[in-house]
Amino acid sequence: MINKVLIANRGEIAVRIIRACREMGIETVAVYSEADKEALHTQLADSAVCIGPAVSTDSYLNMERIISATIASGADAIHPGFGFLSENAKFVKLCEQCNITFIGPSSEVIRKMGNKAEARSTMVAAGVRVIPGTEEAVTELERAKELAREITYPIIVKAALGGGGKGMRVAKDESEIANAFRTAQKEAEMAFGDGTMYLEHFIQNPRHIEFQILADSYGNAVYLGERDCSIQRNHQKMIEEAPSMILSEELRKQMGEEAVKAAKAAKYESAGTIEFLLDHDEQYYFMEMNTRIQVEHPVTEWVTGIDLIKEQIRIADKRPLSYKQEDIRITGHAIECRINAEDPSKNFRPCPGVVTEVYLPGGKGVRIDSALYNGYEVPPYYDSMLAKLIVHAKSRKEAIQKMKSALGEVIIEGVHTNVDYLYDIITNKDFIEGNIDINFIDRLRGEVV
Ligand code: MV4
Repeated sequence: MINKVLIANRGEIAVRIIRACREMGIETVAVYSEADKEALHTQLADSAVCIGPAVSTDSYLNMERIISATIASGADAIHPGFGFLSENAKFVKLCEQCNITFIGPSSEVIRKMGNKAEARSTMVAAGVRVIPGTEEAVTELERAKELAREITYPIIVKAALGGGGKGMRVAKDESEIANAFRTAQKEAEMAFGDGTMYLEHFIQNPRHIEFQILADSYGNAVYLGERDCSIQRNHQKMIEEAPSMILSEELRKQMGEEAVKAAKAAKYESAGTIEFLLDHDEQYYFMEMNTRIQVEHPVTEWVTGIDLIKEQIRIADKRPLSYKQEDIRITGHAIECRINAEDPSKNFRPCPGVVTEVYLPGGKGVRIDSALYNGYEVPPYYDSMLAKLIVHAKSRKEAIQKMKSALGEVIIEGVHTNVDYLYDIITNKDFIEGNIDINFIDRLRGEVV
């Protein structure tokens, strides 16, 4: 039985997890860096342990200190949140060896899905539809050239250990393959210490559609519908919504069942996400699996009524899923905006500093997930997300109206934010009409046609 959870994270997600635990009658232990002595998560948890200096590698990424804090505090489980150690197979292995319940999948699943080439092969073997591409590990340019011709151009070279855009290059035709392969491989060697690559046909202007799944320790798995996360820049999502306005009931069911098939093929346990690219002919392809709770999970919570953090804890506690697929209903429409301390006019440069004034909206159908308060000092060491503003209404149109109204109420002074930029997107004609894909923001900024 899980009685005490250590939260190995900070910011709004740490606060989100503390709240879920408290509602379940579970004690909480926060960990904090020297920069987060006054942070909300440090103050809200039942107890808090300082795990080191501000720099993440010395604190939130320091496995030994986090394991020590867990043992010393008598916590029996760790919730990793997202980022930091959440998808670190070595850390999860350490938890397993120390008899600490990791609230998430096994270290083996994380390792397997973290290797994108291996994940791809696992899905091919299970009959999941993947993007046309290579099954073998590619390390030589000459072999890449041969394979690219078979796949047909344009192609994309990806690092096996990549994800999130690192070690990835597009080649429009054969004249670009040598340069694309060499730069992607060099980047992969630098970032991951491994130059193993794979190739895929490059899908032009797709939508990013991801399916939330829940899987328990007894082989049960369900899908909780999808999120459209196409509104992003530099692989940082800015706005997410559920459901996606372009999926028919039929396509949703087909992709959802494919996502469950993928989760089962991975022997997945916990909350997870299957990412698909959806092209203009409504063809979908498995891209990657995310083995963590995601930033945008609240939109799924709102359209399904299911608390994903509590479900993660129940699953880690070896309880069976309390829902069957036919119990899952999608109701209304939810949109999330990520409010960041950044300056859109300076290429979205992060803007740490003291927040001198905060007013965040509320009311029916408005949710704020945040660790912000008056006088909070945004440290320069971590990512710049200040708050998530989530709205829910009957239809997409009403949800957009509600988001527009809520964004208009936000007051954050002392640091630059992207609030006005988010307002511009929410009121953009193409966004409203649903003409969106992964290049929406680049087009808005005049960087791509
Ligand atoms: C792709 C692709 C087009 N075709 N693969 C981006 C990060 C990594 N998760 C994989 N990515 C992509 N893979 C093929 N075969 C386009 C992207 C991509 C992307 C995907 C989802 C959301 C935003 C993106 C931004 C740029 C590129």
